[in-house]
Amino acid sequence: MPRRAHFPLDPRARTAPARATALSVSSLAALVVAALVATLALVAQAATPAHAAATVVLQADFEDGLDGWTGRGAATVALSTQGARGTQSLLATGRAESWNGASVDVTDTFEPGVTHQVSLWLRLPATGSGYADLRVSAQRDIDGTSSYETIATATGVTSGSWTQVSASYTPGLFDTASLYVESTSSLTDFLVDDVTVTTEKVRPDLSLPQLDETLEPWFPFGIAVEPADVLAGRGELVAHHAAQITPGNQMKPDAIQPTEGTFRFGPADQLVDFAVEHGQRVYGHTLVWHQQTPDWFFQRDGAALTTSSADQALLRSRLKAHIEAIADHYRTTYGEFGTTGNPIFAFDVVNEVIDENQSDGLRRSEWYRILGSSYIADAFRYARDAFGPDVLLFINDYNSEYPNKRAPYLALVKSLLAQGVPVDGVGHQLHVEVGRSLEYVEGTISAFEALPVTQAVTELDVSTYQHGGESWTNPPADRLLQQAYYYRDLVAVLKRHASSFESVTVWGVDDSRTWLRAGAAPLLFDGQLQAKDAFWGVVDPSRIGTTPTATPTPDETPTPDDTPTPDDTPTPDDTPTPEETPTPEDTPTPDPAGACAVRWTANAWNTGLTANVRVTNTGTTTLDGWRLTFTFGGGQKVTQGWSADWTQSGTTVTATNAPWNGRLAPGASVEIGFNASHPGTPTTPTGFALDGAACTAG
Ligand code: 9MR
Repeated sequence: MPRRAHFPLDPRARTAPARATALSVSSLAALVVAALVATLALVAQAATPAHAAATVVLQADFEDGLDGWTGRGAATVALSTQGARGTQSLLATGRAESWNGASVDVTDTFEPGVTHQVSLWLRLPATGSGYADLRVSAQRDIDGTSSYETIATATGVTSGSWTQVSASYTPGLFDTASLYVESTSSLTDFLVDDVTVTTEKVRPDLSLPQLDETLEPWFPFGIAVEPADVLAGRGELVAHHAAQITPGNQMKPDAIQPTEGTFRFGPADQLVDFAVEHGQRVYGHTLVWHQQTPDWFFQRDGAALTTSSADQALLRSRLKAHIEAIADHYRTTYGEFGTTGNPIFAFDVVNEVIDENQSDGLRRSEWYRILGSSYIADAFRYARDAFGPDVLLFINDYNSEYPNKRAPYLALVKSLLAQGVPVDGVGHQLHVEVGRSLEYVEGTISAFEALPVTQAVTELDVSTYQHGGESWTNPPADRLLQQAYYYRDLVAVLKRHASSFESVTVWGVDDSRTWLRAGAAPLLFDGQLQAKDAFWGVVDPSRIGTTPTATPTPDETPTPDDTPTPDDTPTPDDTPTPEETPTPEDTPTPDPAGACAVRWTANAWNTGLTANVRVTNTGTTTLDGWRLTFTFGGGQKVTQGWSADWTQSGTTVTATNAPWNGRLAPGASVEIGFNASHPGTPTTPTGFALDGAACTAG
């Protein structure tokens, strides 16, 4: 039996809560952050906490035989003594294509929905090429369809030494499955040794307050999921906390129509079925996108479509057919939209069509190249015709909080509405990092409130990385606390505008399965499915800091050079380009008697800056509570700060410790920061002093 009734489909039918929660902004900063796809994971994403016992489900050291490993494709495998870690290792040779290699059947080993820690060692034999990027992957076959998933990519594997690959993988459903080693392109021979796969059956705490129930007076709460997220412990968590789900990838064009006229709804329907079973709504994502859209859409007989009217007509007809096929499938399978059996209440019609750097504010995609801007209005019209009036039609984009993205977004929606295009809702993805300006977020919400549309937070996550230079296995404890306060403050903003919101969705279940790079830890639950402080930031901020965390002490790692930066990463263009840390020219003359040292770093753009200040207690006594002061001239104004209480009087800025970082032992440091406006020329503050004692630079 479904546990919940569906929410009313018309957002305007829901009333706003009588009492809005006051905005309490203590944290903020606009800064960067490249959102990175985590394909490379030489370090496991989720640390294994002491409390969970890992079970070894697969082990192969090749000392007594091949342990069930076979050649994949044209490759053959054999035992080899070349540089083995013990006496023997596995050698794969005869690879004719990059996907050829060494494989083991894991049909009876892997468990759908359970996170597996995969560890193995790779090396090239002396006969191999100089170096190669080797990939550890899984193949799942279900109902005659195969999917291939990268578990980790080891870059630059050589014959000189062994490289350990260690990463987590959570399989979805399968009839049969295999684990294999291939390469990204090289056809080199390679060696494999000491393969271990362990699992931990993590379970969520179902006695926690439900996120959806807690937020229900304001807006429905949703979670974006992959098929593996609705199984085992994660499935229990999603059923407990979510009033709605968004398929993370399974409704995208490449998933649904990989080749023209061949539709594949299985993985998406697994998610829709889960929603039906648990009385949840489904927010569809996405009918049109410039990514994850197969090339065939934009080709005729293998050649790129031109702007001829025949080619334009072909692409328009493909757009219409794609949208109609999806609507037909869901109407046929679950009943008419808007009726009890059909949980789909909204769909992203177009995703990420804005490019604030273009004169008309529109992304230069293949859609745009061939059809100009008309495809956007056409997609909405086709979608209204196909889905009918009971599915809310959304436009969706990232970084919509930044004023220079907000402007073209707003202009496009206004223009579509003026032409009578059926746009019902505006989505704000909110892929942000700790400190991203909440003033901007609220400014964007308010701007769209002037239009006759509903809004949704569609893809919320809050990375603990504030810029690309940060990298860790687990975030520092104070950054996780900042994240909790950021979630608290963001939710307070959203609650103030509750009547404008159709829903608020987080992009993922837990930190071990985020699209962001390892260590970002952007979600409400940790890899063990335990509530983080971030969860309490949303549910009950008075409990922030009371959660025992499974996260061990951070272990600072150097910025990996090998972390791939995807070309398609949404990089906010109005985000300041991180500059090298300026050497403060006007830092006060160091006072040898100073009890503190201050390291100042800032990223500035035309009218603003984000500063980070590291304060070290260089004295000999522990400080219980501290106050940093400095002079910040030249018309510069602190607009928001984090990890301290910030005030400014004239040119004097005072930062007083936050409740959690007041204790500063000798030699200990605290990192605080703020956003500021400047009239054109940012200057470095002078006269840093801690509790009145001048600080040195450092
Ligand atoms: O979460 C999705 C990830 O698994 C995919 O690899 C990625 C591919 O482009 O897309 C991610 O989802 C994106 C969403 O569809 C649109 N907004 C940005 C999201 C994060 O990249």
